[in-house]
Amino acid sequence: MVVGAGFGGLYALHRLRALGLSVVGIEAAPDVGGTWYWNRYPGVRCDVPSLLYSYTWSPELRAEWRWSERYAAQAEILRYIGHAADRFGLRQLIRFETRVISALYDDDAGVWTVRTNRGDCFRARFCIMATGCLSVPNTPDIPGLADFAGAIHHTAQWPHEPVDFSGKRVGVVGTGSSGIQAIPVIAETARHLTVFQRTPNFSLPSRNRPLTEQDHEQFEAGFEAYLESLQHSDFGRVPPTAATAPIPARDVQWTRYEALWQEGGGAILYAFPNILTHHGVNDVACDFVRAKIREAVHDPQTADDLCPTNHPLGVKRICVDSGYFETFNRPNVTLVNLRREPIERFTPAGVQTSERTFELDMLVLATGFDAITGALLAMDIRGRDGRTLKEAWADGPRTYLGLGVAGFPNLFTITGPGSPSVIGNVIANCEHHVDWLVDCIEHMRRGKLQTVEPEETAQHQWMDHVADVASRTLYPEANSWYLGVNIPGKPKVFMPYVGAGYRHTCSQIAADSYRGFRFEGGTAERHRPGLHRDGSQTCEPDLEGN
Ligand code: NA7
Repeated sequence: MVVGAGFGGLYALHRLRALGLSVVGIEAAPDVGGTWYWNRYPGVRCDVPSLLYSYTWSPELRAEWRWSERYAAQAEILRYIGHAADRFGLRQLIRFETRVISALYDDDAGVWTVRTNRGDCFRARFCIMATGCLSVPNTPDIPGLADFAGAIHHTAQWPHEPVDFSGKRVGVVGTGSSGIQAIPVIAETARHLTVFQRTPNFSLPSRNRPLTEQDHEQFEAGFEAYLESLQHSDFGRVPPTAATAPIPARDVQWTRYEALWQEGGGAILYAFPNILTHHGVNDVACDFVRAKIREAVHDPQTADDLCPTNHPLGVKRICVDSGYFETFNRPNVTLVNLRREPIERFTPAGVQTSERTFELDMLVLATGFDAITGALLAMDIRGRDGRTLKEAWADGPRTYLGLGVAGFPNLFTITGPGSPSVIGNVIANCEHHVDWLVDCIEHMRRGKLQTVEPEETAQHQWMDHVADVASRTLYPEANSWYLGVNIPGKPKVFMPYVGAGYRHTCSQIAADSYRGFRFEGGTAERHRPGLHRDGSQTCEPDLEGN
């Protein structure tokens, strides 16, 4: 059973079917794409270069697909995912418009019983949770929101039909990546755009442009080296040299940042090994970006309000934009600093802050996600002895390598908490997890092993390590969704693994007989592994096996 048909889920279906297993995918949306299916707001594009934000596992797919832009827009990414699904015959494995509501582990049979909102019931030996890190939208509980008389659109649940802003007074709440991408595009046609900003964010220019034949040729020529680099790349993570690297002089840093700023994209994050660990370095990077904001924005008060001051650069996911700061020079755009005048309530006519009333025809909520754990905890997942995942994660998520959870046998999480998950290139992270778990399942088949799950001790040590690595960086200094603090009541735990050498660690553990994982065997014959679907509420034992 593979839950989710985004990049991770589709690749898992492809690989698991190739193993000869019977496989089914469950997807809530009517089509493939995961987060790229739902996030179709104006201006939405990837913040990783398209040539890198692609599957690496199929030379055929690579040869026949041509990205048009350096940073692909959502529609093109969705076409790519759809093409991959068709190319490899994956759609027929997936039940669309179906949501998993529960997955219960049967200790005696050693299988998962998975039920959906359509009343389907499946018995599966393995559950692969490819439910995505940014798939549960966060709608803040602001008083009066339901009273607003105009249309309300969340960026992560954007309508399929075009939204017309012309002649309208539009309000945008939220200035994370989604807001920063949408605002310049909405401003082009809205009569007036009011941006309600609680926290200013660091954003770097994408310098997006069409890709040339030369770009494609260069990428192809370097492809093997790129693949090799993925094995030990620590993109967005903290390299081992961070602790001992010298602090570069301010003018050296400034020159480097200027070059990277002109190049565009998020490369400033990797300019120096200690940029994410040392205030002495990060502060200069912050000064540099703030100077750029002041250069771009004409009104000094607006520029001041747009300058981030309460967190280091890069410890919230860096934004990559197309003309964001310049948008505030337009006469039809107003910035409202919610730190100075918080929203008191929404009214039928618009927004009431502590100082003013704003009349609006339309509201755009760019307020983010219940990230990384939201989709997992939205299902009723029960492992050994009926213990729920919610109970197991009451104080924050706990996994081994972000791949499995103690007490939840044969359940794998793709880009789960405790793995690099959303740090760096998520497709590369998804591919790595799928490859790893497929190897693990093959290992189990060879050894006639029935179940695999992390040992409590190994999980404990890994989570200590995840927390320890984060504590030696500047990451915990921002109130980010990496820490879960954007969701009221969510435990404050730094969820991604930002240490170096993650892939190497996973490979070593596998080579060392899956050190830290506990296997149970000898029951494979009795339980007839495989997948069985039963339209009724009562699931019969699997009869097909594999
Ligand atoms: P983010 O990055 O979580 O941004 C959400 C924004 O919404 C952020 O500016 C929040 O301010 C703001 N927000 C949230 N709740 C409120 C309330 N109640 N009032 C005012 N403002 C609020 O989500 P995105 O969708 O932009 O991006 C998520 C990821 O998707 C991104 O990092 C990329 O990887 C792709 P805050 O900062 O919490 O003060």
